[in-house]
Amino acid sequence: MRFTVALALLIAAACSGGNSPTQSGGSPPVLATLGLSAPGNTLAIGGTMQLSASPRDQDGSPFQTVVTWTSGSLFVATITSGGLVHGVAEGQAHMYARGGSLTDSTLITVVTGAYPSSAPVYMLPSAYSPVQTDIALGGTVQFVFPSLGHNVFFNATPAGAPADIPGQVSNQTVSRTFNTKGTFAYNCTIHPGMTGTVVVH
Ligand SMILES: [Cu+2]
Repeated sequence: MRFTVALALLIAAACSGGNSPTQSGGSPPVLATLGLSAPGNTLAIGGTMQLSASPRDQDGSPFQTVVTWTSGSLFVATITSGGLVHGVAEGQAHMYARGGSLTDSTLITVVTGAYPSSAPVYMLPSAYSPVQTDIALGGTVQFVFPSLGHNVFFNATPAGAPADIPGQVSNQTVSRTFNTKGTFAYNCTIHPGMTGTVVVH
């Protein structure tokens, strides 16, 4: 605050004295850019990312000013007074840096950090639900067979799918573990067009 007042007086004095400051020489430094930078634009839930600012004057020289940080959506991500962003929930949020009369921002996307290690697949009369299941490497899928019988046959390619669940299976849950990364399609031989995929990440 004192600095700002002093600067204003300096400018006033320079102007009233009739000696207009020139660009080349004695013009006092003023804040021109905040120089916000981020190491990336996506962040996992629970993850952190350090933002930084390097304020500069009209000549590109470092300019000392206080930078404050705020989040445009605290539901998605919070930010500390030091610019450390914390991912809270899936979504997008602008992070704002303010210094002097300037504002700069960067858009952060918060994503789910990890795929589940376990997921169920239910069976409607002639469809798997969900059609696509995403799991982590080494994860297990529980195939939940209802009273109407179904089966699960994995495609021959790619290699690495677990064993098929043959026959006409009903009223039980059968688990399969996926130890190879990839997209594994499967189908029910009883109901043409009943297909699903497991994507192992
Ligand atoms: Cu079926």
